[in-house]
Amino acid sequence: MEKGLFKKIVLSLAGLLVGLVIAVYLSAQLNPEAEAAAAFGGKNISVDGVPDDVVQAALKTYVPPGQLDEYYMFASGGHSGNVFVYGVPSMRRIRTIPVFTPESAVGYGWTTESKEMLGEWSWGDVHHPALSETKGDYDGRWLFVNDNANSRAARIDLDSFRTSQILDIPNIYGPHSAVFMTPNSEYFMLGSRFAGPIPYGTYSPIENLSKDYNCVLAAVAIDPNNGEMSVGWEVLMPPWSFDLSDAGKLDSEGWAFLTTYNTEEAYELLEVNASQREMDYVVALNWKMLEQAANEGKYKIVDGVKMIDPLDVPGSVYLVPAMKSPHGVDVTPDGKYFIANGKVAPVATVFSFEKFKECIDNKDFQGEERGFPVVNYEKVRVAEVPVGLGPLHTQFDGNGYAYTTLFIDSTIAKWSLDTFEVVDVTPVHYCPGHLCAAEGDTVSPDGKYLVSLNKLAKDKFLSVGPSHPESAQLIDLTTDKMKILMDVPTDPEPHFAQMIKADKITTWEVFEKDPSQPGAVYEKENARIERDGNNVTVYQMGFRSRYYPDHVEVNEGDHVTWYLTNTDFDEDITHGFGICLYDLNAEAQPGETIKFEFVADKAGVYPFYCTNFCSALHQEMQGWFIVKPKGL
Ligand code: CUK
Ligand code: CUA
Repeated sequence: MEKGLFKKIVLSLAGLLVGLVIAVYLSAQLNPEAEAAAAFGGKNISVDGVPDDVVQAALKTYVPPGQLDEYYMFASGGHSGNVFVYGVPSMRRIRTIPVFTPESAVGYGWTTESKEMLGEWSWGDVHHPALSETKGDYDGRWLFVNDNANSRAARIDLDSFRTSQILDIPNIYGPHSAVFMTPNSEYFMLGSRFAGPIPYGTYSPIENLSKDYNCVLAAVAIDPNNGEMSVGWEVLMPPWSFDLSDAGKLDSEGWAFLTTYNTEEAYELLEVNASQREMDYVVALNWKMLEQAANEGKYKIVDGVKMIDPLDVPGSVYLVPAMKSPHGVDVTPDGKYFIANGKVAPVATVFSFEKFKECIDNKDFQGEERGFPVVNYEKVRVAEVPVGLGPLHTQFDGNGYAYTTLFIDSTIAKWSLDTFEVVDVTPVHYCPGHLCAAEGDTVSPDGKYLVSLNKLAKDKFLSVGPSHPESAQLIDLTTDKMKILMDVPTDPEPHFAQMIKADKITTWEVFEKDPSQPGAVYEKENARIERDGNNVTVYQMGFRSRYYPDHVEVNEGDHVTWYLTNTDFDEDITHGFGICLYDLNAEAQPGETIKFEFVADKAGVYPFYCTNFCSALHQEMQGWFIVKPKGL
């Protein structure tokens, strides 16, 4: 073939190819539905030997290189004390955020700041994350979580994805019904799981449970400017256990709804004795009224906190009968209904907030218990939806449907908030506890995705021995029938998660230069070591690929305060810092100054090095910490 002709053919073929790629790209831009499919060149693909629904599920979860997930999902890490961040729909785990437990990957628990936050505790049990809200919608500013074990709450700032504050909550044993957010993040609330004598450390024999033990509801106030948490006030409650609760919204704004179990007040063999009564309660609290009582001084101080006895504030607490040991309670997006999930009873009971208010106005009570009026069940309940066995939690899609997990059935039931009929059921694997819908706890859920957070994974993943992971399953809500798209393993334990549209969160790329911050050093001329008696302060900086200074000599027994500033302001250039054989490890993000303190109690020579691969000369980023023995 003639050389010129060959060239022409090659060029026009190349042109065709470029045109095709552009066409596929443009069609993907015009039709976001087809975005994932476009990566394969078209929507209705069939692959030999692969069922069509599997191909479609793969397309719906595939996020091609260069593209990003549509949602963040923040999942509790249970007794790991962490929060896990997933991208949805890919279900890739993007990040672990340490909260209540040290995490050497980022030096959390070694730096002075994180050490002080963790205090004396070595672990925590994160159950329920809650995103901050404005007008009932997630606003992408903060994430709050509870510690069911050591009675704490924490704030994670979503500009840095870091734990920024940990708050001790007095007077609550196992703040399990938490955290749930009021619609404008005025408060998040926590209710006790375990009854106990308050304050902590008080002795009373277990037989005195009914008399001396209490549960408590705490309202933690959130500073709207910076998210700073402080205990606003607490409410003294009977020794009944609370499960995950919810705040009223729109129509029911100003109220909080808590489910109880063990209104029997049993203290032994709870498995049997806490399920004696046919009915327990949803406790409805008018938090605006209680807030006012706190402002008016109607409280006692218990362990430094304003403790309100609700019997001193008539009209602030009512009991709504609910079937046998209910589990979670959930408020519908419009705030019109609150739903008690039966757990032992095979129903989700739907209560009308309007009817509840009518009962209060007409004093339509069927009795009272512990001084609280019990509203008339028949009047307030609008439906008992036969969802199946073991209903635990409910979420919403914004299209008029509710989704309830059935722990015993290993299913999720979809049911109508209009007809209160079950319209679809899907098996999940296995034993779901919570579930998480896209923007599912807001006044305007997105539908689209639902994640089932399952307690057992059994045969779902390659075996790793007797300890199995738990599992999460992504479910497509865009079709009439729920469809499982994919399974991913989760580590202990996905109690609850919240899913937020990714574009609502704006993160920092690097830390800003701030010469006013203590210990910060931005020029190598200022890097130095200062001594004041037995106190040595190191002002060190690190950048690709060395530390200034890279020799630090102290005397055995010195108290060392060490500042390290990462002066690489480029995105993703982290410098780590570990001192060999000194059990010391930290990490400084671009622009960040970290601080750690320790006593140089071992003499000798100890290399230190950058633990985070940062450049071609990362191996050279090292130095020596030299401790001169006493008496030398
Ligand atoms: S509780 Cu209901 S399944 Cu801790 Cu949220 Cu786990
Ligand atoms: Cu700095 Cu590796």
